[in-house]
Amino acid sequence: MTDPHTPTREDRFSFGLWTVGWQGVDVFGGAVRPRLDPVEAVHRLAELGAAAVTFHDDDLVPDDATREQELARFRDALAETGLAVEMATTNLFGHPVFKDGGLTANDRGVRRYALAKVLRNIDVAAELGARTYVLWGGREGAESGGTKDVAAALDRYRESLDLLCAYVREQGRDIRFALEPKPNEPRGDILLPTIGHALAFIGELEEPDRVGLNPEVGHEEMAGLNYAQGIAQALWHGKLFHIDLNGQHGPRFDQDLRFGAGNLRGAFWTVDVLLGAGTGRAYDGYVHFDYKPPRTEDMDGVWETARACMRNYLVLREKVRAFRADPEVADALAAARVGELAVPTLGDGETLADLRAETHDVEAMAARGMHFERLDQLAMEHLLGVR
Ligand SMILES: [Mn+2]
Repeated sequence: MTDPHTPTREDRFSFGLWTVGWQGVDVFGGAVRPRLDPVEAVHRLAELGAAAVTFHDDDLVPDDATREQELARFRDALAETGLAVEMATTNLFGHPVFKDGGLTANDRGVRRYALAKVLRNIDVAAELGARTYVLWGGREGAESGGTKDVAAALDRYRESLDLLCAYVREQGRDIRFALEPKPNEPRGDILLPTIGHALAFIGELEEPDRVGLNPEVGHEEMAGLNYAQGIAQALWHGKLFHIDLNGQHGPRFDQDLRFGAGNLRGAFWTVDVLLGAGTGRAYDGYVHFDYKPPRTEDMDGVWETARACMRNYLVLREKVRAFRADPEVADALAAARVGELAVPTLGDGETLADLRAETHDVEAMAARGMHFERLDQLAMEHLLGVR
């Protein structure tokens, strides 16, 4: 019998090269691990059961002198393992030139350099087969109020997105863009800080259908928001183009723990939303992990965290399916009248006058308990493994 928690290609797990390749450089200390060759990352992730990898331009081709040679080695590794490249993104945050942002830097020369850097990597991404291009604007923001004209910055953000959309359309490329919100870190305050801000921004673009979201667990939870509810709304808008799964312990610095660590109950409901278990509206993209193996780990520990991200997703998927298939849960859902919310408030053929003419026993409605705690306890018991 095969272990149901061992990943297969059909599970469509995907990892950023920068995750397992993170050398542990943080605000307080330098590298604790050697550079990981992207070719080795591809082979190790393939052995562990992943289906795809993703990259920033600088993860893959950090040095122009060796660019073609590195790309050729990477292509060979993909061909040997059968791994796909499903998403790519641009590093517009690491180099000192991006200290005030890339696409929204006050310095116009920096903006032009940033846009050219994105275009250049879109060509690489398209050639390697990526269908999603992520924009995380970690440096697009400010530390102080007077230094950034937010309206002008949003004009420039929109200009860049409009130009990028037109570029891939004119090139006939099957690429969609996904914005990744984050409230802060590294900038004091970042533009498009949450799923909601980004959704509203997309509505102002020339080609809104080509732009969606790549929400990250930790980024929403840093803002004290509920990730599962956030991605449920993104799905409702048809905008959940991609996901970044990881773990976070509430509002503090961006922890980037492996998926399942941190807010475990949040992870359970996240998988429930992704499977469309309660709504019938499932996420159909790659299950992508964006996390950082802690600095305490050597390379063996790094591969253990990658394995654990996938395993935790599969365990939670099994728990969610068991929860949704449990007859007692069906009873509890009915008692909580969860399905009744799908019934329109105004019936077919009814008028507002009909609605206003209705008499209500307000005290009786107010006195009626909702039985939500029983349903939540059943979810808890499935998660804790006692059902
Ligand atoms: Mn993060």
